[in-house]
Amino acid sequence: MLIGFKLYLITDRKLFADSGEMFTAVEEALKAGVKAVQLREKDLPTRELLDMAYGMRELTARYNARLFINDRADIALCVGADGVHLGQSSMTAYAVRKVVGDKFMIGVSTHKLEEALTAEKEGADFITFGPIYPTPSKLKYGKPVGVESLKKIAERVVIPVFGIGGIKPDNAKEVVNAGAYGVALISGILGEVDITSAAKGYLKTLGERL
Ligand code: TZP
Repeated sequence: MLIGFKLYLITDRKLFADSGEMFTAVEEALKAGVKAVQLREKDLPTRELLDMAYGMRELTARYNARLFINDRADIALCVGADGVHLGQSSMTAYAVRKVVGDKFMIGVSTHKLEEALTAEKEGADFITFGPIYPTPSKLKYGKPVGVESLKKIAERVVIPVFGIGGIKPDNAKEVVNAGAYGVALISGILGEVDITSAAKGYLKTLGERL
């Protein structure tokens, strides 16, 4: 399947004073040409996450962008998202694929080769692999895996691999040169004062049409 995006924007409302500000920032990124957003607000109670997911669906649809919901295939299906993004303790890609059609996309977070191969075998459409570089919250995301291991993963899996973790304008090219199909990031866009130029910079590096 052609997934149709190389820049994968992930949310973190804690970077903002409130979720309204986060929606404004995401809209700025969408205006700049971002075509895929993952709503990743892991600590929100179900009802609040559902409300936010409806809002994000409405927003991304206006810009013809794909929406993924982190971990929660049920919420993704309820709000008509394009897919779910599964972690290593989420439901398996296999379990989700059994009950969704081929059009519903499944992304999986991976940190080592074995996880990448399993995700592919179980029917994932793409994976993220990382953290490639040190991230603001190193403890939360684990030790950086580096570009050399990204290279090995990209050689072994057929589905698109997105490098994630500490991706910034000065290293995005290195990630692509290591064989990544695209990049996934939070602070590299949402932590920037000028979201438009940050997003456009990555899209250019990735050779996406602006
Ligand atoms: N998974 C691995 S690293 C990471 C996630 C969700 C965080 C990425 O954040 P940033 O700000 O792009 O480094």
